[in-house]
Amino acid sequence: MIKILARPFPFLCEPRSTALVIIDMQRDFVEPGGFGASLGNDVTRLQAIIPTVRALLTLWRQAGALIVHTRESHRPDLSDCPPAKRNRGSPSLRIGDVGPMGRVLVAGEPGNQIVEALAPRASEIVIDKPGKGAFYATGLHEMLQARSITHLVFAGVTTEVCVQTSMREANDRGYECLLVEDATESYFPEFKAATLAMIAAQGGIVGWTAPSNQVLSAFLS
Ligand code: C5J
Repeated sequence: MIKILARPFPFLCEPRSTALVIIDMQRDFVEPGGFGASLGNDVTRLQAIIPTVRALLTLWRQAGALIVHTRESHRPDLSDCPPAKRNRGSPSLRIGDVGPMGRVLVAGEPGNQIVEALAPRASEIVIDKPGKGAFYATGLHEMLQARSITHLVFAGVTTEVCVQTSMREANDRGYECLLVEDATESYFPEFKAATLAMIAAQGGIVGWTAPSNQVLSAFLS
C-alpha cells in the first residue's frame, strides 16, 4: 500500500490496482490548427504539462501498472457525433471538417493522435470516446473491472471538461479517484482552479488532488 499526500487527506492505493488515466492528450487539443484552437483557445497552456504527464507515464510503466489513454474521437461518418455537439457555437472548424491536421476529432486523422511524447505502447489501453466522459459508450468500466482496478489517477486535458467529466463518471462507478494537479490543464486558469477546489471539497466529494511530486515520491519510496 502506498500513501500519497493529497487534498483533502492522504490517498491510499496499491499500484497493481491503480490505473493511470491520461485524458485526451491529442494534437487536436494541444497543437495549433486543431479543435481547441478552432474554438479560439490558446493551446500553448496545454503543451506545458506534457513533461509532467510523461513523468507519470514513465512511473507507471516502471511499476508495471495499468495505463489508459483516451482520445475524443468520432467515426468518419460522424454517426456517433450528435448534431447537438457538432452544430453548437460558431467554431472556425466543426467536428469532421478538414483542417491543417486532417478532419477535426475524427478517428485515424493526424490531429486525432496522441502527442508523440506520450504515444501509447501496444500493451496500454487506448479508448476512443465520442463524449466528454471516458465511460460513456466505451466499455472502459468493464475493462477496468476485468483487471481488478479500484483506484484511478487522472491526468490530461481539459481539466473542467473531459477530465472532470471522466472523474465524476468514475466516482459514480465506485472508483477512488485522484487528479494530479500539475498534470492537467485548461485553456482557462480559473476553471482549472475551480475544478481542483470542487473535486476535493466537502471531504473529497469527487475525489482527491495532489501535485505530481507527491505521486512520484510515494511510488518511489
Ligand atoms: C473538450 C476535452 N474540451 N478533452 N474536450 O472539448 O476536454
